[in-house]
Amino acid sequence: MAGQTLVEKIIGAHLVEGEATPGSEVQVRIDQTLCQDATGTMAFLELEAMGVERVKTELSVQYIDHNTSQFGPENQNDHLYLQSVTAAKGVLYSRAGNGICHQVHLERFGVPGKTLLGSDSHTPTNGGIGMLAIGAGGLDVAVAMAGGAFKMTYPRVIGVRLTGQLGPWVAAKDAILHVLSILSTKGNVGAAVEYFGPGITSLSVPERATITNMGAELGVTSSVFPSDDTTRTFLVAQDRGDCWQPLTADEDAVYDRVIEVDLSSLEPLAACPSSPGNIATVASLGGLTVSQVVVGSCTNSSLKDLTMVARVLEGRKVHPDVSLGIAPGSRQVLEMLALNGDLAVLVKAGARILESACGPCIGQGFSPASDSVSVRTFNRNFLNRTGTKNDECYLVSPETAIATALTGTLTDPRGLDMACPEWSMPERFITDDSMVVAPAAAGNSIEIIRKATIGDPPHCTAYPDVLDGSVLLKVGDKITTDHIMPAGTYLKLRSNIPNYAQVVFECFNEDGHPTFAERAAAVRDSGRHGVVVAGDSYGQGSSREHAAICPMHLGVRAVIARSIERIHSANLINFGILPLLFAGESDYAKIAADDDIRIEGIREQLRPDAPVLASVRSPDGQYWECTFRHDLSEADVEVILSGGRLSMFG
Ligand code: MIC
Ligand code: SF4
Repeated sequence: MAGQTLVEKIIGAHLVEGEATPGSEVQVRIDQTLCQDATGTMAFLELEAMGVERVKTELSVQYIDHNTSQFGPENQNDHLYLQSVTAAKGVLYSRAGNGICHQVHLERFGVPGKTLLGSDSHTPTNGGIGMLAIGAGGLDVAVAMAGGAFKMTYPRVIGVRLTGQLGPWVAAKDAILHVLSILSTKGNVGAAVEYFGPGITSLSVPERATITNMGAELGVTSSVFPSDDTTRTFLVAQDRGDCWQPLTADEDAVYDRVIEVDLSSLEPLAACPSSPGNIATVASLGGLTVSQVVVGSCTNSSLKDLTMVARVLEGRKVHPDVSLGIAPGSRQVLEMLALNGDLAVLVKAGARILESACGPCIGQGFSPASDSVSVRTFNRNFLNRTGTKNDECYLVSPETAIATALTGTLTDPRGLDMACPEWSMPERFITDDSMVVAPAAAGNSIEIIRKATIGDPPHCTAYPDVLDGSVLLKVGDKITTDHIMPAGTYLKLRSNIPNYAQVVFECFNEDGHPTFAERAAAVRDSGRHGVVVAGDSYGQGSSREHAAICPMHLGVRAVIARSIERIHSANLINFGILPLLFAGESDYAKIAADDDIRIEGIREQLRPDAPVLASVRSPDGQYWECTFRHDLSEADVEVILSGGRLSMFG
């Protein structure tokens, strides 16, 4: 028998049901879960609706890191709800100010070889210490907290064989941007990425975590590094050496495909507007005038990243035309910078210190000026995500970001007039978990605080036997969840579906015309069903299940696309929206907004691997029949027909 990859080994040790063959549906036991506040309120409303008294995982943590700007009462109302409901249900609560979920989890809770399911697409960050860490919708995480297995497609494993080592001023971010330039942001659904080879030993845990973090942008299920001596040293320094175990693929492991990356040959790269897959060398973009630089996000806000930034800024000043923001990834990072004096170095150089939270990464302030360039160390630069319309956002390493902050133009850091700073990990990090609140003991009665802005759990009705659909919107390729459900200033509506639903597809609304929400509600109220038509990779990006729940609330019952991304497809199923795929290219081209689509005998038609026949009528009277396909399992079909997964509880 051929050797196994690390991904196969971890899944094998957690397999509850199904066959270990790429493409087949399996159920996997989940050891740990994480939620963040922007998805957590819904996850806990759902957990409550499921009637769960106490979570059954080894460890579940709720973080407050997204909604921390607190304009109006909504954010803190969410925090109070989450703090009380987690106390009642047996979940740790990481308070606002303690840091970004993925960074804190890596520091304080992740365990090599365990499974982690998180209601955030960058959950694979913890693959940097050899966890199988997967992002999912809040309802899937709620089910895992309740002790249920996680249903997933057994992945094909893409091996990335690393050789050499990163040169001076070249960073882990450049390595993952290079991988993105090879694999792109589409077509990787159903795959996992595993890093191996001699180049691994030169990469520290924070560097590995940067790489696994941005695996989310590839659209893969997870990304994982082996657990080796570097992992052990990191965990020992976090005072958690006892949870370490060595983990690696077998020497003769068979990968679906192997990509060779010679780290020594890489150079500084940037993801250009407005996709993380739009890669160019920084040198080729040189000279671009930049008005804002931000260092932070779950991709690049570790102590290593910020120490490097401090070394470069030491004794220098930020360019007068650049606004530099720095958001340390966790309270641990911030406290250590404060104690070793580097915080003073950053402040003296002219940096603006932001809270240890997602902040600008999810449009919570720091929006750049109109028609200006923002350079960020983040993982996503989807159009308008910064909060500025038609923004121009470049994603780079902290090295490139800080060189740029000094010069005012996008700068290859290799041109800086100084030696590249070296970093060595501290022997001990400051490990103070006092901002993580332990839950109340089981059996204690806790009052769950539910202020007026906290809405009800989502409610969906059984699927009709005839889809009497109207195409509300036709969009192209790579429509992200930010297009579907904008975040930014609307993030505070996350715990209230009727209010948040008003901005579904807001970016496609036109002045003087009814909004998507108004048109959808009119179709729904006339007793018909809304349909959305899309191209490839529909639903890229975030795990936010609101991108399914809010359209569902407005009466959308089908999405027909050329392809749909993994997490979003699962969210559609969970909330009773039928994800259909075009069987032929011509139908996608032919169907237009305002066409009527009718699918009869849905119950009969939705059989595994069977085509779905529909009739289409356009407003000018043209009529034709077309065939869709789907990749739903019997269990998925049952969920959709019953009106979503929540309706199957109680
Ligand atoms: C993001 O980076 O888009 C987010 C905000 O972290 C999302 C989660 C959300 O929308 O709340 C994600 O990546 O899943
Ligand atoms: Fe937060 Fe940005 Fe990371 Fe999402 S990508 S978890 S918004 S820091």
